[in-house]
Amino acid sequence: MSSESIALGTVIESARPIGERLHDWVVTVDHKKLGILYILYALFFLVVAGIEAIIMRIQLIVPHNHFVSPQTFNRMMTMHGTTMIFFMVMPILFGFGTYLIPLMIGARDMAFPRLNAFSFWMTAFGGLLLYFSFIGGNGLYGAGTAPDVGWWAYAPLTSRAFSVGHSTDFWTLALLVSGIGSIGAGVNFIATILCMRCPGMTLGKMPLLAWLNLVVGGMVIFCISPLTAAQIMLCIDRYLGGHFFDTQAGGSAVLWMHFFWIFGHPEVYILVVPAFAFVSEIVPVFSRKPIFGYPIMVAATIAIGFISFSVWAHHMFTVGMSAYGNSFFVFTTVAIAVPTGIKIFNWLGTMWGGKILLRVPMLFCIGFLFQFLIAGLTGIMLGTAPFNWQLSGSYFVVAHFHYVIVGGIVFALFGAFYYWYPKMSGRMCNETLGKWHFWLFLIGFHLTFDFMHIPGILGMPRRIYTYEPGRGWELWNLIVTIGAFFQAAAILVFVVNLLWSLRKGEPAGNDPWDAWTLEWSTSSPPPDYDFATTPVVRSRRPLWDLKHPEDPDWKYE
Ligand code: HEM
Ligand SMILES: [Cu+2]
Repeated sequence: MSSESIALGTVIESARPIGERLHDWVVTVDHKKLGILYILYALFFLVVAGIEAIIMRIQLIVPHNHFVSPQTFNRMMTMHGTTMIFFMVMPILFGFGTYLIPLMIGARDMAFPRLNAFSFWMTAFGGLLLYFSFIGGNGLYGAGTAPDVGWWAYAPLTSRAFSVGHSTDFWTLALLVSGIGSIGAGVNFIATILCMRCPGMTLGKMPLLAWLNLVVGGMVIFCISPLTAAQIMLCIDRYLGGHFFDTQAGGSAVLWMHFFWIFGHPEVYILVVPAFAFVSEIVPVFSRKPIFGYPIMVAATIAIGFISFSVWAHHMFTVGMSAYGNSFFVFTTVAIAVPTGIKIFNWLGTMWGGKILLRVPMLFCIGFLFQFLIAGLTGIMLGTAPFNWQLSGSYFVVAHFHYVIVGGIVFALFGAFYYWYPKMSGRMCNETLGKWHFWLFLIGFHLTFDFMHIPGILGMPRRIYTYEPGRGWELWNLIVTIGAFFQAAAILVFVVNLLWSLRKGEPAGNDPWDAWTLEWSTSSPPPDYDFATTPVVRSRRPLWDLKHPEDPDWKYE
């Protein structure tokens, strides 16, 4: 599609009354529009939860600070963690999956377009309900009655005795509502990937992004359900006189932890596996080599999908489980490092001997590779019970999971943005601004989360709103907070780049990266119907075959 037709399309589109255009987006069942709605929604909450993180870091920049009250800090911490996980990373990954899967498997839409719309709006309402808590309820301690029990909402903190207002109810109901949306998205991913592939695209020929989202779809269905069940039990405890989590009345506070983490650990893989998918699609294109070990990558993903449901109590090494219990969860935790390690090996194998193009998407993927490896190593350390007993509940743990989430997932996400933005918008992102974003974020990330490990090792607990001077934590907290501001500046550059490029970016054309998967065979942005004729594929790189008929891949597969 030429720049003229993009411009013409935009002119025709912009000639229509704004109300009509808004209506289109509100009632749409088109996977591309819904994908973009998920992504925009999540970007909004990235900024909101980022501001909550900055507020916490300003409070902790020096000992004995009074920037916010202890109550407000608890609310910032709870809202930051809950928002980032449920209303930023999950929707943004669902957004990319919803946008890309039909295009990459040669389908015209998801299997259930209306369920797709329903899933998005349930997620959206869940987030709105959570943030309504800031203005709803009794507003006893400022910030309304936003949840303040941490993103784990451990019992008995969530009981009526300790959580008098409605803060916990906003947390529970918001996640119950968005959970329905997530399960709907999971069902749609599975049905679309198994039933909507174009002729010739057997399971062994589909892009890795489709395989990894198939596994994610299954994990979502199995891990959101226990959380939903536990939240319903919590509502019964709080309003119908139940005692599920009430240790005084025959219930068990540890029972909540088991429910939460049988959800919580697979949840972090639901967040990281789509990031693996982004890296598995981007690294080959910018190494000019097909992915190394496709079948092993698929097998490793399936293994991660299963093993991730057997490690949950490594979050509970300090609750007093038996030595057998601890040893079992140490074993499974170390075991999950094997398929993850295989993936890192295969990405390096793909780059090995390749012609590496250091464009912005690839820079973010290289950042991902390096940081995810480090995050994995501190994960193995924390997965070893005796080490965990020393550092559980400390800032070392906060540094570890941010290393995984920000250093891994968010870096891969930014790579995905720069890689697929041309397909979604029809224009290239500005490369110079992209490189500023990358370097500012890289420096900010390492200042924040490398140095966050040190006060953790020196005994600084997590979730404290202030601390005593003279414990050797001051310098590190100062550096950590400066790093957080670097990250904020980087995100600002990123948002400016997205908005500027939308109007002024270079027209992208169909296939700006000379890539090999089907989404690049359509125009940018793709037409409403995606494909004029249903594609027929014969290998894992259908566009390579089209562009290199003299040496097609199907000869070797
Ligand atoms: C981008 C920069 C980020 C900064 C500077 C940051 C900073 C923080 C800080 C200061 C805390 C509180 C730690 C404590 O006092 O215990 C925290 C907690 C947390 N953060 Fe972040 N964060 C960032 C990004 C993220 C992202 C992207 C996610 C997830 C997708 C995330 C998830 C969490 C979670 C789950 C908690 C735990 C909350 C709790 O203890 O209940 N953060 N973060
Ligand atoms: Cu875990």
